Amino acid sequence: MGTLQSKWRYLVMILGAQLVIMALLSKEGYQKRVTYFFRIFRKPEVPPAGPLHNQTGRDVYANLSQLAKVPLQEEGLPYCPRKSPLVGGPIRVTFPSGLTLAEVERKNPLVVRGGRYRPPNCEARHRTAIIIPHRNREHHLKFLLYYLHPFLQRQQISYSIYVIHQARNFTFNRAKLMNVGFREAMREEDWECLFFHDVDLIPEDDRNTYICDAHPKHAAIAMDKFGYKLPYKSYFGGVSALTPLQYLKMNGFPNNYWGWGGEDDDIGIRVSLGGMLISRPALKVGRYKMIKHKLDEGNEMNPRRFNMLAKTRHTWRQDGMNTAEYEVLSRQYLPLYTNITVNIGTNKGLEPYRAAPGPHPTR
Ligand code: UDH
Ligand code: MN
Repeated sequence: MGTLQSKWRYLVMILGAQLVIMALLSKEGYQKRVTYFFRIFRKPEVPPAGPLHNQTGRDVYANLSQLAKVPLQEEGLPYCPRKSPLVGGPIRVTFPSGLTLAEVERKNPLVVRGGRYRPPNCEARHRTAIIIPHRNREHHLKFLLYYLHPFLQRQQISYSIYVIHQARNFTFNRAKLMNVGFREAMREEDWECLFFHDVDLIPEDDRNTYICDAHPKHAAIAMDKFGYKLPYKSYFGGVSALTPLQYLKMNGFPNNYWGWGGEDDDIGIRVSLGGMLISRPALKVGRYKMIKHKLDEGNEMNPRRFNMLAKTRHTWRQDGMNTAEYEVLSRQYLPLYTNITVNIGTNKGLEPYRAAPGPHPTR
């Protein structure tokens, strides 16, 4: 009798424990809980140096220094393997306070003037230009460069990073800066693929390959600020990738969205107006961390965005790459990127910019 009772007690205890585990796993954050669960059984890892060491994923620079030791061969290089041996999955992303551009330079000895790179010991299968719209976010740019350079090197891609810097303090225009980036990058080289990249989004998985697909690609599908999910089905913001042909098919991006919002949805609509679909990486791969920030001065919400979006079907052929008017003020080949400072004017055209008082932007 006594043994039967204790058998029952054991059974109830086991069932109870199972229930607790199931309840834990089925809740939100399933993956995290599973990893946590299994980590209990593993040996504790030695925390890496730096202020934030509670993150998962590996160091984005791991094993990359080996590349620098390979003697440079100039001719007759074999093609890089289809799957890079350096790609390994999740990347640990933290934002250490003391980071400097000099440190980023030091960690990327194979990056040459203008922020260019090609794999030293094999012929890259892909050539990608990264276009970053920018103003007054040097702090974010430093972190993006710190992560993006080794991230792309892991993927054995030939690449160049272009920062398109809007001069002066008139209202910001993200999409028009992308049009500038497209033309100015294509002027330099016959790029196969262009990645249009917000300055504050850090990719968290190196399997998110920075190459183009058969259709325009929306890469930033799982951002931390949206709970690592797509916020809505047609979302096309943050990071996207198009071949020159795809870009021209939809007449590039709109030039007339001044201030925050709407332009990314307009671009999404253009994709389908151009007769194309949106391609996306897997949710677990297209993950990004956004460096936290407030809405910038000079990039106030555009209250007209919904009215404009309703008209994209009628306006896309008249406004886009074919009508992008701008004036390049300077082109600097810096150690980690090519900086293009540009006057894109205001919603009244280029002239108000020229007439405005104040010092001329640095050339
Ligand atoms: N950008 C600049 N400078 C600016 C404005 C925008 O460089 O002054 C660029 C930059 O690449 C940025 C991108 O444009 O990543 C998009 O702008 P954003 O980062 O402001 O857009 P987001 O969708 O805005 O992230 C969210 C508004 C933040 C409100 C947060 C309140 N909690
Ligand atoms: Mn942002």
